Amino acid sequence: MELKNKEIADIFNNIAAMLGIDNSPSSKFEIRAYQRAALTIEGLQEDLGLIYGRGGIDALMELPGIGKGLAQKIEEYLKTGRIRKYEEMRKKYPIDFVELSKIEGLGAKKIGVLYKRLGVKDVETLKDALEKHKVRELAGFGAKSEEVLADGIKILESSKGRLLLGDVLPEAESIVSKLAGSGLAEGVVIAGSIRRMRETVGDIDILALSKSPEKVMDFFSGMDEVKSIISKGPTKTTVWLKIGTSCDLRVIEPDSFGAAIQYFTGSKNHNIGVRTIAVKKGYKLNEYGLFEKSGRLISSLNEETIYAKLGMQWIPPEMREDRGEIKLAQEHNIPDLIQLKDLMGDMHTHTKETDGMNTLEEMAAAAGAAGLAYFATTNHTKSLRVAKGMDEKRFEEFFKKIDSLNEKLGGRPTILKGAEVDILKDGSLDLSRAMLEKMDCVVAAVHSNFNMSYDEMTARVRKALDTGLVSILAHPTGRVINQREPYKIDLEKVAESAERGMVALEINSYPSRLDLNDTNILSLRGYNIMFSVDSDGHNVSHFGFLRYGIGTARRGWLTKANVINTMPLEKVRRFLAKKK
Ligand code: DGT
Ligand code: CA
Ligand code: CA
Repeated sequence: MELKNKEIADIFNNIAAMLGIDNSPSSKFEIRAYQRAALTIEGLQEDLGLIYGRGGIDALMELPGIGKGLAQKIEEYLKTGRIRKYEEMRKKYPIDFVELSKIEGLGAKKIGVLYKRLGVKDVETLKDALEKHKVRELAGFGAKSEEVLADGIKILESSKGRLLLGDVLPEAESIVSKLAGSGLAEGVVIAGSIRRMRETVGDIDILALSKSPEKVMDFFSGMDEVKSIISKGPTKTTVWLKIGTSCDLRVIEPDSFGAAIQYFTGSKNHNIGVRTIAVKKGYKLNEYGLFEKSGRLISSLNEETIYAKLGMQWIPPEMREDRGEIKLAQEHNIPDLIQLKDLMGDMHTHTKETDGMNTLEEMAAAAGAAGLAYFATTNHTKSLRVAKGMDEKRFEEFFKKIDSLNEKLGGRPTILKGAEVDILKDGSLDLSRAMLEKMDCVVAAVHSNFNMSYDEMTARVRKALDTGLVSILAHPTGRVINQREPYKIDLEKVAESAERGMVALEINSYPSRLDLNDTNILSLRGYNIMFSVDSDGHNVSHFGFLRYGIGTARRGWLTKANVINTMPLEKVRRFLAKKK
């Protein structure tokens, strides 16, 4: 949804919620009017600003459920960035809608009820009400919703300050290229958690070499991206960025580059492990180099020699989490990790026919430009109404389109026919067996009824995999980073079914999903299963997400041989065909 549309829809929902607190009989009609208008706006494909620009108030009034009064409020917001009625009501009801709405399971309406009945106005007062078990007594809430809300608060609090890798890495890269392009610094590199491809990032760490550190720091702190300067010095400067995180720039001596990048890449626990080995050998390791006790320098120029002098193989940054990689490096058994260039295809993408933004033709061109030899188009199925899910008939028609486009493209790239079929509550699949059997690639996923017990959810997913119709289980835990906990599911049991039925488990590359994540993957090392690194792309730029999935796969120690979409087309077809 367009940003402005979302803001206005939120405001309308909030106004409706506050009118509900008053509960005068006359407000009933008004409440419904605001809610309906919000619903209309949420479903709009087009930006309200554009509609207004084209035809003014009249064009707004043509939208379903938007009368003159509401159209005027939209106009007011577009012109002034505020709605007076909303601000007046906010004075009467000081509710922190923005913060409370971030909690999973809380919409405007429920927030209104919580305020009216319990005086909840922000996260603190909600926590208090939950601890006193007052929430479960309200109509429309129960003991279960107390649990859900408490979990939601935990996620909200633990995510504070950590942004998604997918939001931060592009920003860090742009800063690096500007620094390098300034002519004031050389060897500008990203360190810290970003270099390790952690799914969320606390702050950006950049290292640079420079002969004029003061000038670099002036340039850095004056960049457009910077909101304010936290501290400034010639060797280290920290700024707060507009995107909502801080960035450390360290200028280091050329002689100690290897030691510095090793030190500032971390992780802290990995560094502690490596330093312990140095100490055992009678050495000293810090950000300036590896030294003998006497102080004589052994190595500092590059990471490879530092690890080598310690009797270790170089360790890929994604593995540096103190999860056994140090021992592997000592035994010279570091796996040859999968790389982005190994990916030949993408098994999970969407088009305009459901909730994607681009046409099949556009997606095909983008897949080709991303260097992929093939991709599966996997639109949603009928039960997922919010995404305009397709029934058998629509798939039939869509597949004709694929045939003719494939003919035209001549395999550059090849489009595979697929679906992201819903795993319904009872574990059955949301399309007929006959239809699914016609497809090249069936991706199955849970999109509803997340709140099942551990056993129920596990049985539900296993039942779907055991049909023999599924090629890939998409985003197997359902978590959304900083928003939704994984559903309760026994991944080991799921892996048993996947192993037996040759179903690949997905590593979904969408920055807010990254599902399976690194720890999930590592926990399944004992199973003979394959993975699929997919973009879940909803527009042409989303093929660019694949690098985050690859980062996650590398953090899970996977090689090319573990991932189905590194196979050439004919081989992957054989893998997919085996389940029929
Ligand atoms: P983040 O920013 O929370 O996503 O995670 P990192 O790993 O980027 O952590 P950060 O920015 O605090 O520090 C960057 C690296 O610098 C870290 O991975 C290891 C190194 N480092 C920082 N402080 C210490 C420390 O007190 N001891 C050790 N051994 N290393 C440190
Ligand atoms: Ca950091
Ligand atoms: Ca830092």
